[in-house]
Amino acid sequence: MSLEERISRTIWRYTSRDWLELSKVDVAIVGAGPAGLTAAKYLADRGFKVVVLERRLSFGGGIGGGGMLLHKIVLDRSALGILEDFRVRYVEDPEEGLYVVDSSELIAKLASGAIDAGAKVILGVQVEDVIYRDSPLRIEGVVIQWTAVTMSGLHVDPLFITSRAVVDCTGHDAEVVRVVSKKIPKAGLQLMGESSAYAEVSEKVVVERTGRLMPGLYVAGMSVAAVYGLPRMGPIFSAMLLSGRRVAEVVAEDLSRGSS
Ligand code: 48F
Repeated sequence: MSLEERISRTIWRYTSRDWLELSKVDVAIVGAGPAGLTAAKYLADRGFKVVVLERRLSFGGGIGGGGMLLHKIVLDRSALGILEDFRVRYVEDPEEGLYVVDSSELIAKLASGAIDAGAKVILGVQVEDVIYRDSPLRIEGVVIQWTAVTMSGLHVDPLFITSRAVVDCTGHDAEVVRVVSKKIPKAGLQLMGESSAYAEVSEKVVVERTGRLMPGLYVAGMSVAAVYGLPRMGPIFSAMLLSGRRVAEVVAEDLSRGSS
């Protein structure tokens, strides 16, 4: 058998094995930004089967852009425990009372923390819709498509991942909640759209409002601001990590009680 043939056979075989495993998971997290990767680690740590679906071919969402392309991210004291869980190195700026990390290190370590905990991260796949069931109304998974197919504009039917919980970590556009609000009106979800910058308030309320929106559907990170009309906070990332950890706690509690 030629090397070319063996390369292809190996990739087909192992990809199929993964996708067969992923046709049913405990938690489907949409978006591999800071909130999604943090949620993935803390859920996988608890033994849940977790997939993170990311439309781009890279991790990190808005982390890589830093603040206006500058390669530092700041956080406050509240997120230090999470940085330590992921072994992200930080320095304290005593003048401003903030903690500073390199954006590249934060991306790499959040991703490897999630993967090492057992979450599967799939790149280049976009969530374009959800699976739902009536009586009682609940979200039961996601509808997925290759990002390349979506970009091409070709008419190609998608495939599905069923899950006990779906977490919208898609950032400023809250894409999963947007779809549900449009296509399942009886869910009664409304997207208020995020408000202008007010970092101190935003850092607090985004974490407070993180959680379940309806049976089977949860929201974390900047999607929370988009759903509830909360202010943005710019390149301070404590709330993204805390929101990711918070949603993991809420989902884990619901799944353990059998009431997601
Ligand atoms: O935007 P993103 O980083 O969201 P986040 O985790 O963090 C927000 C911060 O980066 C920053 C901020 C806070 O300081 O204001 O903006 O809430 O990551 C969202 C990820 O989701 C992917 C997208 O490519 C990005 O990597 N994504 C968005 N829509 C979809 C998606 C989709 N429909 N399917 C798959 N991935």
